[in-house]
Amino acid sequence: DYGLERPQGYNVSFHYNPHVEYHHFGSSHPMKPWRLTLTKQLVLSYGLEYTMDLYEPRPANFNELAIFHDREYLSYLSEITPQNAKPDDAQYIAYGFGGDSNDCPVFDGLWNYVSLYTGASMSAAYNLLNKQSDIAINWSGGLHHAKKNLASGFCYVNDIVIAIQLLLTQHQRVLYIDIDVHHGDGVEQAFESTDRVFTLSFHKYGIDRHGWPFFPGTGNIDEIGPKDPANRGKAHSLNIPIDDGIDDHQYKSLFKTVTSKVVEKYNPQAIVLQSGADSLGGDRLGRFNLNIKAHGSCIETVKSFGRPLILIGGGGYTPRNVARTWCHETAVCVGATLHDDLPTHIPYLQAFQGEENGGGRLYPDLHNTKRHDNLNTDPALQKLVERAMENLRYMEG
Ligand code: TV7
Ligand code: CA
Ligand code: ZN
Repeated sequence: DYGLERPQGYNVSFHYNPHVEYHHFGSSHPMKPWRLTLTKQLVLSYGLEYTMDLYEPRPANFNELAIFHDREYLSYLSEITPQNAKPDDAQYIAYGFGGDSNDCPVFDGLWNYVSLYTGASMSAAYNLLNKQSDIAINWSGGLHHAKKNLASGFCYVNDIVIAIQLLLTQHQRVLYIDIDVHHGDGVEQAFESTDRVFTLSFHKYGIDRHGWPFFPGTGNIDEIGPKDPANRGKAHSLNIPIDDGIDDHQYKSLFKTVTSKVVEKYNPQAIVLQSGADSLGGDRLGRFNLNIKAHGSCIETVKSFGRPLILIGGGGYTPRNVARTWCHETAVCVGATLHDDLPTHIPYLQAFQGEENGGGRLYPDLHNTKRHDNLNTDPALQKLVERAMENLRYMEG
């Protein structure tokens, strides 16, 4: 008895190749692929594997990545290693590997890594296309900053763009929703000239006390795509810029109001939801104050629209909370309720023990771990919703 209750009948598939876990960006780098090991262990410990179809997808190949990326960029990416990298090389810098922040390091097995997470997103897309799944999950994907010839913000290949391209072979309109704390700039840019993809991102936006914009610095409320009426992509992007410390109640209501309106107006035939877990309270890079169930309520809201759905990972820099959130959201997809006491037989149990609060539990109060005051007032959020609704009126059809 896993304490699993499962009243609803959605066909859910889980796309995951465990080889992705073994890649390291470098010891001090915040992106930790082993958070996926923790996620998988939690999912298995609650017995959720019996409620879904499990797939171990093959890595994507060069030609598949070239659906979106430039071949010259991919050739470089496929050949570069820590041994042969020349940091002064013009291509190295032009393709986004340089810079003093070291956001996109060249590490061992880089090509393998990008092929694995993209292969899983493609596998998820194929499952929707051949109607094997209502909801297809890939927690290893969601690398939304990558551009066609540029690595950016821990992202080298944009698996989301490639999955959406596959969906477009059968679906006329695809909605992309992004709840990662960072702006989904790569996906927005890739589809800026088409009305067949609508992109909606919720994110932290603003300048810190040292004058640095929060990465990537784009996605203000006025950014709704090309202004030229002749451009088909006009008004097919919506951005919801949010300040530090937003709480559960505010975020849930903002998300539900805006997303419902977009679905009503755009009437998508499929939805891709990037569920970056760096919007949780206590995230190492994030600034929001969300609890796991509030983050998960966004998945419930999107599920309730009843459209074919790809659910994809993204950021998330406090690994134990990333695993908790994505385990909870897997349960939301299959319609299961999980008990708060973590199963006692999980490997890596110690990762979830010995926290100030939350030790041994699935749903710790992350609000207590906050380091960010709430700078979002209700009237300001009300204004934001009004601006968003106004922006939607520019969309035709
Ligand atoms: C999807 N924030 C990705 C989010 C990508 C965020 C950034 C880091 C960071 C990198 C490290 C590191 C870090 C503790 C944090 C603009 C700069 C910064 C000035 C010259 N520790 C996702 C990317 C973001 C790398 N980048 O959306 C190695 O934090 O802010 C920046 C970039 C470059 C210019 N400089 C300021 O969640 C997956 N990087 C430790 C080691
Ligand atoms: Ca976002
Ligand atoms: Zn992020």
